[in-house]
Amino acid sequence: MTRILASAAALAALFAAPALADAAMVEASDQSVANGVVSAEKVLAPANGWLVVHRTDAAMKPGPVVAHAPLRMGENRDVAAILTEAVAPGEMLMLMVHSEEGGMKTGVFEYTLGAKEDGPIKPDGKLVMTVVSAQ
Ligand SMILES: [Cu+2]
Repeated sequence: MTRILASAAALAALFAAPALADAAMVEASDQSVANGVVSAEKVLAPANGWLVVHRTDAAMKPGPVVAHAPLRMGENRDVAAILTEAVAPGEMLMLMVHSEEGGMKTGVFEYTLGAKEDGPIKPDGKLVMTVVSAQ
């Protein structure tokens, strides 16, 4: 019985994953980060993973990581990523969905810029991200 349930769940995950990946998104607004937290109103993730906050600028390239927060597969509301470095008003931040794959430990954020561990997801070859300004 347990075995049947487990394989049914695995099958469901297989079929659900592509649709979830297509729907992956980050919804966030310009915000004050004076409380030391970067917030996203809503994140849809195709699998358990991470919301990663990169520094960026007008060139819109992802820079150093300044915050991250865990995501569950599916819908996440009011995600709060605690800043590990100060961010000044006017700076631009890129909030990006990363996976929990390729690293050595599940539940431990192992990404560093450019690494494969816990790297960004790319459904259809595109990053899933949005850019906001710190106010
Ligand atoms: Cu990223």
